[in-house]
Amino acid sequence: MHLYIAYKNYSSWSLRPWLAMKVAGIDFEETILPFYHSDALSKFAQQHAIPAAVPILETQGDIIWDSMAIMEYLAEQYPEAKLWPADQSLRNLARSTAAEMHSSFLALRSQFPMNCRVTANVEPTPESQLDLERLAQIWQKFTAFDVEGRFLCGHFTIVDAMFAPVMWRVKGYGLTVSEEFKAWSDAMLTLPAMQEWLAGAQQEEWSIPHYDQVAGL
Ligand SMILES: N[C@@H](CCC(=O)N[C@@H](CS)C(=O)NCC(=O)O)C(=O)O
Repeated sequence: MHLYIAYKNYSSWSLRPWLAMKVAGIDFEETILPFYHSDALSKFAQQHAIPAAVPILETQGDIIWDSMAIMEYLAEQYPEAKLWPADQSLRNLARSTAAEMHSSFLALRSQFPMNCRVTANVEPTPESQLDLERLAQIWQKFTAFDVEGRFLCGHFTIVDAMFAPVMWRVKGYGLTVSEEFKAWSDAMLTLPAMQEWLAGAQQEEWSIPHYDQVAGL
């Protein structure tokens, strides 16, 4: 199984399935396609007639693109990893909010590109502030389930992977969501896989100036 990703520092969509696979203990090879610095991703996409975007998973002779499609495949193939929670209502909430992350939060995502290396204080726009308030509301919904464990569904699931880049955004740009969100962020940071991703981001020599400028670099 081969996962194609991009810059560990900046590629939020890459982080999601990469983290899910690491936490689930799924063995895979990875290749970084730095699309601002090389045409390898566009060539790969042309060859397979898929969008020139990462993440892409190559498995059992198939190509799967888009983070949600990859993570649904993983949940199906590795049931023992429990990548969705067993409880139906909790799974409904986890699926809905993972899908909401995939399709929404446009203001937050565009104002604050994921940039794991930065530590800054940037004021959110009113639109981004609404997204932060929506996050707090989502965290309250999970808290209401009162499950044991530090992740949204107790143990780590796809919904944690889906929100992992939001954790870097909130942390990196000095944003505030809620106490519940902070506790979850602390748990996410203790994952060896998150630390491995961060170390990878810190070692990368590529930089993307228009993203770094957001943090005043
Ligand atoms: N909806 C896609 C989004 C994928 C995406 O936009 N990936 C970005 C990197 S984070 C990309 O590959 N961009 C290529 C480019 O801008 O040329 C998913 O969930 O995988």
